[in-house]
Amino acid sequence: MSFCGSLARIGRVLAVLLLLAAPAAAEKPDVLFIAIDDLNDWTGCLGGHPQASTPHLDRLVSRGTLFTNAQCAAPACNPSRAALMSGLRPFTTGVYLNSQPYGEPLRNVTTLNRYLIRQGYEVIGGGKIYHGGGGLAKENQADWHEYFDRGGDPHPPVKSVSGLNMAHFDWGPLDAPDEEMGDYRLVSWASEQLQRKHDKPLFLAVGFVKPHLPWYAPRKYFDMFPLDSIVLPKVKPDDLDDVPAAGAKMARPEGDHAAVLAHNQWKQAVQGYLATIKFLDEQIGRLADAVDRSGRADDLVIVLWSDHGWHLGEKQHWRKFALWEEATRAPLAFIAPGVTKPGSQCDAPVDFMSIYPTLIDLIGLGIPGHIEGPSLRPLLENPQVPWDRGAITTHGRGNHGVRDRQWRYIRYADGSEELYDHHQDPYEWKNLAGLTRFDAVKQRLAGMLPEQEAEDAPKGREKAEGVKPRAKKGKKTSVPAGGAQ
Ligand SMILES: [Ca+2]
Ligand SMILES: [Ca+2]
Repeated sequence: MSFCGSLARIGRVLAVLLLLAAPAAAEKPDVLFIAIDDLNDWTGCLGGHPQASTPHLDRLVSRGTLFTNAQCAAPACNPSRAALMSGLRPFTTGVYLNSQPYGEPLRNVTTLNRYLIRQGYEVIGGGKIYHGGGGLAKENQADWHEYFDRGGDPHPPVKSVSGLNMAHFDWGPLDAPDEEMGDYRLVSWASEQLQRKHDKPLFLAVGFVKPHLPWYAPRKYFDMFPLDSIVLPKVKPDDLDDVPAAGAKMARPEGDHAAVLAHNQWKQAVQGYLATIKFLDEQIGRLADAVDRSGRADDLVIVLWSDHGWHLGEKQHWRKFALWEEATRAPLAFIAPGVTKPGSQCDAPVDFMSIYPTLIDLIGLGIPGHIEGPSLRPLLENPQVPWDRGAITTHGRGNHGVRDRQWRYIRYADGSEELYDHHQDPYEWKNLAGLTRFDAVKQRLAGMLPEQEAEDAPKGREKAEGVKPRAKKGKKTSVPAGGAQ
């Protein structure tokens, strides 16, 4: 036998020995990681709006445990996602805002992707998981074995359907079939991944971009919510009168809200959000069907989350970027066969720093030491188990909200405060922070806030949230078309 032949044989033997010595990665459950962009509590299961219709999402989360008081770590795409994917809070990394790229601050952090890759998972994703670059910024290309660019969405023939002329702050029906939507292609790709055999345990991340602005969806979804039937959110006209200046600045009533009123577009906007959510729900239904067809459902761990909430005129505010319930509360559900019980709901206050450790706990791996949130496994096993933690949201350095079962406490960088009693005031209309009889409550909640906060991470060249240029359809690339979503 030649020298080369011997080497090849030794190589084969070594490969077999290595295989035998490898941890039993193949026994680890597959994971379906479902991210949604900008979906607040306007779902059937969370009941945030009487007309919200999400039967597919409701049915999917009813296979496991839905958290009804889940709060984002930051009410903006980039910091929320950077925090929940890294296990480190905004005030630890300095990534507080959309304008602060996460690449450098997380360079040496064992993110969820990196940890699973090291543990022998096949880590693949599509759509929007991290912020920017269509979900795959150049900073984290090595963190995926494969990434699917869902491409862009169709645009109506006119630049601004609403007449507001405020870039992607717009809504209206599309004369296009579902198949032309990026999230439709995303589900088609994910379905193929679920049907395909994988040699390693699978981590499949599916990042829906809708219901992010613009609220353009096929016309049939708009027709389901006739304009004259639209119910506006419950608001108190003088709600901002007892909000400190720092909070009113976040609300910015002279901006979006004034424009919506001036163009008489409030109902149209609500219709647009409801229609876009309905389109999203159809895609979630297609994904759930693909799970069932794959034969994997019995040992597939599923987590579903949206990166933060959304205001549609409450406190004269639109979008996220604030510390009130509408901006911070979002869907979160885990489905873990053998752990969660179908139809469970948990009303304990939790935040998204728990997504990473809970997932790792559920698939039977050790939780990395740097992770800042607790695993929610005890609550998945028993939703009534005592839980005295608060859920913390940070928006910009020094501004925080804390939520427990009863209260929301907000403290801004200048020391001004808000306090709301959700038992009496679910819409957060009456700020109680000035009443001395609540000092002890405020003190207890303030005690959960950080004493040290990281300096701001460097700003990048983030554009204002804009319409993503229309990319080629359904193309698999390592570098997808750019555009800040
Ligand atoms: Ca978002
Ligand atoms: Ca108020």
